[in-house]
Amino acid sequence: MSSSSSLACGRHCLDMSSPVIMGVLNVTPDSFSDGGRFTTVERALRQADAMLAEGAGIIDLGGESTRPGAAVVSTQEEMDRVLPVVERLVAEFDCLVSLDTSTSEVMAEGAACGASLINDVRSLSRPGALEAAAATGLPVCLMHMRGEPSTMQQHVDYDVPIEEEVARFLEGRIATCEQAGISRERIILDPGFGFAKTIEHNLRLMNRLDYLADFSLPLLVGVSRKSMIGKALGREVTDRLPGGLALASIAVMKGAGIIRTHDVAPTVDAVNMARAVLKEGA
Ligand code: 7PJ
Repeated sequence: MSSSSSLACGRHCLDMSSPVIMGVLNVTPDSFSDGGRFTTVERALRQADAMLAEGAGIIDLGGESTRPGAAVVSTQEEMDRVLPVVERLVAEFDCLVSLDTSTSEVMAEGAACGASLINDVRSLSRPGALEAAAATGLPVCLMHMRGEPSTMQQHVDYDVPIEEEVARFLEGRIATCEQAGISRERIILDPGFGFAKTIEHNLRLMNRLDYLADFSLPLLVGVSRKSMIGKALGREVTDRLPGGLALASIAVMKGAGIIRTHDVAPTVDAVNMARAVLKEGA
């Protein structure tokens, strides 16, 4: 975990002295009509309100699905989905909003609307993303992946053990960020569970999460409902909560500072339980 126990996030200061829950808020509507969009915004706000009440410290707002096979979203469409929700979240809840985006325009405009963090599964690799993220002054989460979400499962043949691959990749992205003016104090790391990884990779990475502690940067872990749980337990996506809670607890025991989840209330309890055990040994 970071040596510092707080993270400057725009006008917010994120207390990292105990694990933070990041609630997932997807605004990827099926209907592109204005009627559909209005409903989506209202529904998103209700969902965010519930997650905040349950103890989420961050709302991770995404307008582009990164699941394998998901449709490509235009920049304009992503902006139209995300920006009105950022504005309303900031105005109504003044909460810490994370932008789950790889698009430079969404980073810039989202930050201007009051977002507090940039979470890019492509680690600022798209054209203009590095510069746009740097200019916001906000923290960025860098995540390990290879290829694109649509093709990433074709890139799972690594020459080195997965934890080394992840560490090398993140080291490279940190250096690139620093050259672009994003200082280490603004960087969060994520091993990218489920992104260009086999089930064996995912299990090994979880077991060796402390390998990434050498960076002394905050670690974010997202395992909620993911296929590694499905594969390990033989569970459909609707039945992965117990497996996800076990993984969230393990992640915290191994140093994760931020847990990204769809299921905030049970994850808060799981993480606080792990935290109570950790504190006993501190
Ligand atoms: C992650 C993410 C993750 C970070 C998604 C899903 C896929 N961002 N966005 N880490 N996963 N930082 O939730 O199943 O693991 S989208």
